[in-house]
Amino acid sequence: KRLLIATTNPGKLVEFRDLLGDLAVELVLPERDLQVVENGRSYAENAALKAHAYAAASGLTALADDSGLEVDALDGAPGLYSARYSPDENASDADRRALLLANLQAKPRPWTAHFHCTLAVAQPDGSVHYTQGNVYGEILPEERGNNGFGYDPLFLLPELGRTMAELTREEKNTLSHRALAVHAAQPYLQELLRL
Ligand code: ITT
Repeated sequence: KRLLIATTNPGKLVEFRDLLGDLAVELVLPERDLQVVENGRSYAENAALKAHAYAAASGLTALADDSGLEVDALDGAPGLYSARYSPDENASDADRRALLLANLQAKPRPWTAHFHCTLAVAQPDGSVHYTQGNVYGEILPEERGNNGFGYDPLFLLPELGRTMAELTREEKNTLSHRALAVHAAQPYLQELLRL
């Protein structure tokens, strides 16, 4: 059996490889970037757009995630637009973190926030299965840690006293929004592999 990981984000890909490593399935990468336009109105719609496009193109079961950081003081921004938070198309993760801090500057702390992930597993016949995961924490005024990707250096896990970027890969994969969504999808994936 083969499972296509429908992402163009290298940080996500590293995590998916670890999270799905125990499944008796060959993980396959897209042959090319289909440049799916993520114009859905929800994480689920965007995850399904990506998973469907790659499942249809490859004839394989395809797994996609749509995820984001929701900051309470910004009414849930950047949220669905986390990857496109800067108007500059060439902005880096670091640029987006700087913009987030600039937008939070005038807001009282703590800057509570959560990461959300909706995972979609799509079949070439068009059926799709969804799971979700959330992890709660707060945004720090300064970056800490070098691991992970995206907004990880700004996201503090209060119980651990460490940011997501100060966790090892293994640690992040026990508690992240993506890990929780993949965990919730395990029974479905196991069943698929039995067929
Ligand atoms: P694909 O659509 O190709 O998978 P993407 O980066 O465009 O890649 P999304 O549309 O789901 O993916 O955007 C999610 C953004 O949310 C991502 O670019 C990060 O900025 C942020 N994000 C999601 N998960 C994260 C995590 O685990 N740690 C830090 N930031 C994360």
